[in-house]
Amino acid sequence: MTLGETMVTFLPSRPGRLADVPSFDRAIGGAESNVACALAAFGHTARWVGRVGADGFGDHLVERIAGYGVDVTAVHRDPDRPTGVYFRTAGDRGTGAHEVAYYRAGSAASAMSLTTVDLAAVRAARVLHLSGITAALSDDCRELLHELTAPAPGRPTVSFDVNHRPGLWRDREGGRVLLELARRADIVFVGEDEAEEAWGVTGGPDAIRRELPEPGVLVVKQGEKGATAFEGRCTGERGTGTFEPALRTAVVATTGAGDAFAAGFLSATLRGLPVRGRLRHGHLFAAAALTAPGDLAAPPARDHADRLAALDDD
Ligand code: KDG
Repeated sequence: MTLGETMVTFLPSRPGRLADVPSFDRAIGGAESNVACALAAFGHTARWVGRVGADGFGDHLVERIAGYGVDVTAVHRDPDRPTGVYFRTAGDRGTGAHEVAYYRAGSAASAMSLTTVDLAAVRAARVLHLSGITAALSDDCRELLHELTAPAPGRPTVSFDVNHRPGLWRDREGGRVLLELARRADIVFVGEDEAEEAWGVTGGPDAIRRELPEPGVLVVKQGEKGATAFEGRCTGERGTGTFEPALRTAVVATTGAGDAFAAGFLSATLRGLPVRGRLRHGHLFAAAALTAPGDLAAPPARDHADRLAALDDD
């Protein structure tokens, strides 16, 4: 189960500044629905809970996401608010060359709240995947995330991707909110760069684990180097992490790769694979997304992924 905003994304027809790109191609973007699409394409049962406008863009998003095999029956259509859209340039998110223009203030998704979302349906999940983007959309959305991450008997396993989007936060309040939410989750994904940007934590995965000792599983993504996963609650001065290098890929666009990584890791978690296998599935899914211009790419077939993830374990 994933919950979050999905927007129509306009991808540039050529590299360059937003001011210079003459035309854009329509695609879809939404961190949480990206995870649901990758999981469904890999053969899992996945549902996306969201809210889009009762407009053509909303129709498009719901149809495309359903086309991946995702259950969209809990997506609400808002008659009064529009579907969010955003434009982006071709540059890497981590570089100054990346520009994003969001048109999502007052969007249908920003009206998700404790009263507009079916909480019982969301809580019926085995794993609930959320992201920090939702907390930035509105006060109601933030309250919803607090409720869904609150400790409660029988709550689903809560997976939380920090997804720090500086453009969505005023001043530095985002860092505090994201840290608080991450501390309440069971599985957390965070980039090394995000941890520095949002929390000022430098010093790599061990330092991030010290800042975030609560989640049973913490995955620190280290860009093209790889990722480190910590398991169990951190009790000592240093956590012991498992590092797994990333695959070398000809990168077309990095947007969506973090979501694909989360989907691969969660897929392997649902299948009970050991931590190295979970990290490898994360990297395999991410590699597929890195070679596509939009957010989404078909993940590898399950038997291929299993063979590749097991290669040097034989
Ligand atoms: O992870 C990819 C997302 O960043 C993109 O699809 C858009 O959800 C999005 C956002 O809010 O930035």
